[in-house]
Amino acid sequence: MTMSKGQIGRRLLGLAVVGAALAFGGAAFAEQGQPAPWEYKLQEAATPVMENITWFHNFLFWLITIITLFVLVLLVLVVVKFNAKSNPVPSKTTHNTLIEVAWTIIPVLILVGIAVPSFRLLFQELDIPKADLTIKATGKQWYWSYAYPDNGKFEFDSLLASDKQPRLLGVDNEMVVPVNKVIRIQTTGADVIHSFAIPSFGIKIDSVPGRLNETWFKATKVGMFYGQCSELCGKDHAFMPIAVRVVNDQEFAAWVEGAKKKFATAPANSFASAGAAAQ
Ligand SMILES: [Cu+2]
Repeated sequence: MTMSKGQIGRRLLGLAVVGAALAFGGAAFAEQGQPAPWEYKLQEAATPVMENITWFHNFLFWLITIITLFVLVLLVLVVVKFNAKSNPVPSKTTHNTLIEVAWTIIPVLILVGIAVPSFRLLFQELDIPKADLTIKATGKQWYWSYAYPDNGKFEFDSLLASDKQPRLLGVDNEMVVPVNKVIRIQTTGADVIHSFAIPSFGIKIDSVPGRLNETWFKATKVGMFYGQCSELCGKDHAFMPIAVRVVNDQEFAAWVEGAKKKFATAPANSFASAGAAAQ
């Protein structure tokens, strides 16, 4: 089937309208702390690190777009101006020092421009500030256990709750943290390698048996934030979500008091249930 110029034009216009609708209507689909239908962007940032990741992502996106369009323009120029018909007698030029220096120096400068914010972001992620609270997250087949050594040393298991929303992200016992506090996450694996990841916090770190890995976040918004195990860890890899409830200081203190009683015997239980779950 051949299309007339008018038809092609109308199709391109249709595509552009859909693209624009997605770009401007996208915010309507966004939901805090969890994925949303038709989402094509990063989840909304809830920590300074994720804000910087989002900035860096957008910065690279526009940089790549400009470079790609520039190369496209050059290619079109070559095709149109220098094909055999419009340019029957080609130039014999083989070198142009100025252009060669320019196409070496300019890409180097662009790469330096990428490297500076990239390294700044890496240092921010890896250089853990003085922590207000440490939580140990242990990945198990197939759920997470959270220990609060700073708040009375209780530990509890967090399992997928199939009756809870959002689907496949809701859990029975959420990890609870205070807002605007530096939370250090120490993570390890009890059986195989898992990965502790929360997109809106901008964290993802492997939970490796026999190792203690560290990362951190400072949630600046209250609410529910969800993540998932992000390392293929076995048959129920997709069913061990991470749910974090960010609350104010008073609510956190009240939760700690309740959790101390509720999970008083948790460490022994969690060890037994780890064995049972692995059967
Ligand atoms: Cu896992």
